[in-house]
Amino acid sequence: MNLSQTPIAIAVATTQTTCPYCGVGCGVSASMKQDGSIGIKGDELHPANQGRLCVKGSALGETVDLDGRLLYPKMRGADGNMRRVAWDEALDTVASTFSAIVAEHGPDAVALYVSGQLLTEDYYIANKLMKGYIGSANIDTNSRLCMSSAVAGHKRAFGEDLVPLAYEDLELADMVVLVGSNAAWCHPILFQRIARIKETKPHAKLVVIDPRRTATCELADLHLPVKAGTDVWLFNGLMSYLAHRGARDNAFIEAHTNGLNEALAVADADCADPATVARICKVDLADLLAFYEAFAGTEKVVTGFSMGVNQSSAGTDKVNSIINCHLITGRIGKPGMGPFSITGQPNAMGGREVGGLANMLAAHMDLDNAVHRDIVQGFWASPRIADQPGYKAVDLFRAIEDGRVKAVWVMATNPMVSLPDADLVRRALEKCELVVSSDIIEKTDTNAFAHVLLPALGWGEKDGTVTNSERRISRQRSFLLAPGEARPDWEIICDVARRMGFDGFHFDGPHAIFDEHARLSAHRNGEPEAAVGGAAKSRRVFSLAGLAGIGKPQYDALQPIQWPVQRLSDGSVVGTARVLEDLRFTHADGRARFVATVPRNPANQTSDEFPLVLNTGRVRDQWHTMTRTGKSATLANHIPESFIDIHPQDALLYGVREGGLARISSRWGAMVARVQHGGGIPRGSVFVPIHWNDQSASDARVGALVNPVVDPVSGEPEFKHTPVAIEEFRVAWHGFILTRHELALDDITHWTRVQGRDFTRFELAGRSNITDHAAWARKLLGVDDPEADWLEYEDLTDGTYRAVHVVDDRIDMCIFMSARPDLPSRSWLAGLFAKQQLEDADRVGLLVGQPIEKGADAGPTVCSCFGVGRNTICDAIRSKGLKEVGEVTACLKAGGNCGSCVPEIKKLLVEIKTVDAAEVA
Ligand SMILES: Nc1nc2c(c(=O)[nH]1)N[C@H]1C(S)=C(S)[C@@H](COP(=O)(O)OP(=O)(O)OC[C@H]3O[C@@H](n4cnc5c(=O)[nH]c(N)nc54)[C@H](O)[C@@H]3O)O[C@H]1N2
Ligand SMILES: Nc1nc2c(c(=O)[nH]1)N[C@H]1C(S)=C(S)[C@@H](COP(=O)(O)OP(=O)(O)OC[C@H]3O[C@@H](n4cnc5c(=O)[nH]c(N)nc54)[C@H](O)[C@@H]3O)O[C@H]1N2
Ligand code: SF4
Ligand SMILES: [Mo]
Repeated sequence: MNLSQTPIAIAVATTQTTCPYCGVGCGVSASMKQDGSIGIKGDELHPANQGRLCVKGSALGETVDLDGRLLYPKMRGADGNMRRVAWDEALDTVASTFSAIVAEHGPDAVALYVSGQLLTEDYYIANKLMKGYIGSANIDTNSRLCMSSAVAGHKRAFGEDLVPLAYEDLELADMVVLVGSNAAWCHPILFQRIARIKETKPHAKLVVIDPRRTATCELADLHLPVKAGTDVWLFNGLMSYLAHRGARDNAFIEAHTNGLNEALAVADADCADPATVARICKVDLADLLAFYEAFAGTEKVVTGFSMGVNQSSAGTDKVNSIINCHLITGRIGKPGMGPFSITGQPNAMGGREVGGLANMLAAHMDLDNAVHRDIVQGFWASPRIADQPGYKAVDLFRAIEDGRVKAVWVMATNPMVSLPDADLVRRALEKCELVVSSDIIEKTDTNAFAHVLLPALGWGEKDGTVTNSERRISRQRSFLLAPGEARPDWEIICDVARRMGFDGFHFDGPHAIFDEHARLSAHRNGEPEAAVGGAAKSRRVFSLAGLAGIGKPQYDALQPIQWPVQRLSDGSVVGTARVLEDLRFTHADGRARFVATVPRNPANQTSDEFPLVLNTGRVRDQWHTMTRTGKSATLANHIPESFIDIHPQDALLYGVREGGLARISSRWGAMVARVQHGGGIPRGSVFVPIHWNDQSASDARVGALVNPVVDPVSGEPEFKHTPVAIEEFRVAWHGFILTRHELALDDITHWTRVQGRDFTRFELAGRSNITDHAAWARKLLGVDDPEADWLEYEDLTDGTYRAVHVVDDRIDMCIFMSARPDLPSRSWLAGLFAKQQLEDADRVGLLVGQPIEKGADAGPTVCSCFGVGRNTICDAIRSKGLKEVGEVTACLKAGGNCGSCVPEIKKLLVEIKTVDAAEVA
């Protein structure tokens, strides 16, 4: 961190806030330490995490520095370069261009593309501006890419987007099923709550349904490696099994549901025979039956689902096929059971509450319901109200590309990286008359195409609320001063709205917006049917009635609370752990719906040309497009580079080698990354992480390959299933650099930038044959002084070259090259960068290309909290005969803090046991 760019704390006292990453929504206690660094701890009083944080949350202090921050408004000049401008100029440009385009082409010619990482207050204002004042529903959000299938599934089944249960139901359950969720890496604190159930209830079962054997499977009792895209067959099969094996709850079905016969007929048609289902889903029949039997025989079951379910061209049906199984058994609205959509982003839920999707209205009301439109417009007293759905994310960028939408304002999302067919996004943004981006970071793949950049306050600086997966609203509170000229997102939107001539955008703080949001949720909620005409319902479960009228002091003191929120007659404000306990669903007749889900395959199938299925997702220590987590050296250590995980037999078949580079391509685009095995991938598919982009690597943006196919109901893209081809990416040499300085890498074929603690690391590979290594390396590293302390070794026979630049006995930079990707350990070299002075043994090691002392190479990091490497753990397991994760923790601390690496340690214990047993045999 550059000291001149250190953030400034508002107060030394500890601030209670909420983690800005995943939907678990952990409470964080943040404080400024004596040395100026930021202290981050889990908030022991927060019900979501009770003091725990995963490794991303723990590393928050490393990500709030001002390096790379967008601190001033900027506009693109005629020469194509960005220049700093005054806020007035930027805001006037946005407002006047939006107004002019609306005047000439109508309200549907402009759009907002927002994010589940906005606070509820920001989101509320953006939605109000677009739907109530500009008068178009062209506001969509990256939650379209994430939760929209769950939203659509909930609405079809319950009549409203409701997550029935609370986290404590996981602890009350006797069986947890995780479908398409790698919770061990993506929702670590929630996963730890699940893992701990087994300590108190040894009979409790964890079943994981995922084509890959992920870290989540390490703690599972049963893993069903379902063929990608076949979940509906699996759950239709389960429904049929439950129906005909005496597991149905007829009283519940009679009293509270509709549509069983149609849904069951569809399930029975293709899926009544478990052997057929097992064949289609490519799972072992005995395992499938074990799952069906356990589900049938266990009353308290929670079925958690995430992106392996939602991100599919059959995503909404997958969701409903799961819910059907809970409805037929009546397992909903009671402790320890229910379908559980695990949300991705910190405010995925808040965005849904304010109606941030292009087909919704605010406060859980529907765009296509005239009564709802009347309620919202009346409450806002707004000049108009959108009455047609706007473009959903993928269609929105198509509409930009073909000129139907002429101005777009992107907030808190990076579509150049995260949308499918991401090169279409590039073409769209290149053509668009006005691209505005509100972000906290200046250089992103999307910002490269913006005409106006608006600096937003980031986590730690901004103030507002977020809602987690269990409907719990928590405050994000500021503890850092606003840097530069950055401003809160809500304020920026209000400013533009006022400049467009709209009333209704005067707020003296986020509390006032939250109050309006709370009042709208209660407005005409549940008024008698007669008042709204016949069957049109106005009742919504979503209500913040108990918080209506909230003032600044109460808002500032607001403790985490689950909606619906009521105020009791004694004046106390209470939340609700579980909804649907009264079994009154939001459909007009008060009943839940079974939805007939006809199974179908993913939209695009493999072919001779594209024989493998590309599956994409997350790694443990990075967050999305890495604009924040990419700054942390702690987080970079776990997985420093993008990779293509492939089965060893497929690697042989397609001629790619572990550790080498490969290029994968689809009909839409291509990328290059390093080949690896060991990610538990089945044959016929590859897995690539979503995080790397044009800022962090030369050509690792996987979004460019993903097919832009969407679910017909939700519009959510099929991110988990694109046919691709793989081939070796031939290079003449591999290498890496560790340096304390910046580098220009324009001429290098392939590179990845990795944040180190006292240095930057570049992984490199090149096509050009380098004849004079020394001259080339000196030029690249900028060391032209012939007197420089420059150690060097070259072996022309195998293309090995290494050079080290030492300044005042400290290592300043080093470069290692080889014809093959068999380069020395980076963790050992990182250790040398931490030393104030190199020892003689270090210098010898540098020349030989490996550490001289035993134990000096910890290997790749497994435990990020304590920086414990793989080699260290394996050595201890072997030398001390360790058998349990607890013993490893006692010995090395690894796994003892956040616990995110426990599944990996467990895997190492098993691997070593297997290898040693094989050697003995
Ligand atoms: N470390 C980390 N955590 C995160 C995030 C992050 O960027 N990094 N992002 C957050 C966000 S926004 C989200 S949405 C969540 C996502 O959280 P998850 O959904 O848990 O994560 P993913 O890795 O996207 O995908 C989950 C799994 O779906 C599996 N899958 C693929 N196809 C199928 C299929 O057809 N059927 C089934 N059953 N499974 C399939 C994949 O193999 C993968 O293991 O994570 C949140 N948490
Ligand atoms: N291939 C593939 N693609 C995927 C997925 C997948 O599984 N596979 N998953 C999809 C899913 S589930 C999601 S959620 C998306 C996520 O994808 P994105 O939303 O595109 O990813 P982020 O990196 O989170 O982008 C957030 C941006 O907001 C900025 N930012 C951070 N804080 C603030 C703030 O307070 N205000 C403002 N204005 N800006 C801020 C960050 O710097 C960053 O540029 O990716 C989707 N794309
Ligand atoms: S599990 Fe980790 S990333 Fe998610 S909210 Fe908690 S600390 Fe943050
Ligand atoms: Mo997400």
